[in-house]
Amino acid sequence: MKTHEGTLIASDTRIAIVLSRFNSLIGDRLLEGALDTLKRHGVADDEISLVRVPGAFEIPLAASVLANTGRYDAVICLGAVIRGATAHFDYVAGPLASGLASIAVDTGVPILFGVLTTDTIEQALERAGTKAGNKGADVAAAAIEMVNLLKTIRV
Ligand code: INI
Repeated sequence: MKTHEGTLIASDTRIAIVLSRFNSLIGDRLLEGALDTLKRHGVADDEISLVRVPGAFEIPLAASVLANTGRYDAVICLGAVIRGATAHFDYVAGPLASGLASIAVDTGVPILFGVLTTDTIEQALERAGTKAGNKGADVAAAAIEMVNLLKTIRV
């Protein structure tokens, strides 16, 4: 049996990050976590492009355009959709998750879902660099793993 797994060592890995400005207190912490992890795993600063969008609803369009350029090995999507703060929650979170999954499958480019969907701002803060880790850091490592995995299974 041959098992394929992606390493966490980046080499010549070009990453686009799409960051929602909405709930930027959380988003900025997720971005810090993602950048720190990318750099510590070998992604150079000039291999990272940051694209800011107004809210999570706009993330799929930007991710789709970026994935279709062919210039990026992975697109990391970051933001926070908080249920308690809005009646919009289901309209924003649902299309976001399905939209991102479709872009990945349609383009063959890993799209990382680093958008927190929580009931409260406290839960989001816990996942943005306090007691429950940093989702931005987690998805950055997952991006590198997926880029390397695809190299090994695309032959
Ligand atoms: N966008 C978010 O990223 N998070 C939210 O919690 C949120 N809420 O609460 O509504 C939100 N709304 C804005 C939305 O993403 C769009 O930017 C807006 O509707 C314009 O299309």
